[in-house]
Amino acid sequence: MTMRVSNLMVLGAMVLALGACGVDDPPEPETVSEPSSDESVDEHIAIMDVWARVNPIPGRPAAVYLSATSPIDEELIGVSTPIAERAELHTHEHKDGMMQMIQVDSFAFSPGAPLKLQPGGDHLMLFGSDEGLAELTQFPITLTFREAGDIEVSVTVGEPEMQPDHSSHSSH
Ligand SMILES: [Cu+2]
Repeated sequence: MTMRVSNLMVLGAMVLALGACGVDDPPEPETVSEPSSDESVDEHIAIMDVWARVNPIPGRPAAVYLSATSPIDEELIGVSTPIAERAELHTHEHKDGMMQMIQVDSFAFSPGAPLKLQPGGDHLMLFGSDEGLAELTQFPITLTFREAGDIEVSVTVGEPEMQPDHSSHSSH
């Protein structure tokens, strides 16, 4: 299952088409000398394979996994969903031979190192989730990125049928 967030690509294509009507306008190369904070970059973020492992016992935490790519250095800095009271970014840490879950402030990723949240590693954790979450097939979640801002995606409940086509790339 693939979900791509692409809001402004159509608009960009229209601008290009209109520009083609101009008489003598040489296409100006983008000369952005200073970073502008309202520049939209979210059309380039791709968020894929968003799924949740849900505990059948109501009220127990649920974990959300996903993959994301970005053409620029990015950071996932927050998460929220209407179906849970609290959502946190978690990672696993080995300590004294034990695997511990700890909360972190952000997950950094980059063009060369996509974000991969998966079982046994980094993940999102939902606390105080609605009763009946296990009966849902999908629910919305809002991801907050440092550069791209808020992006809402749909979470599929239950493990997707993943092909282990990249099984040789262990993160450990
Ligand atoms: Cu956790």
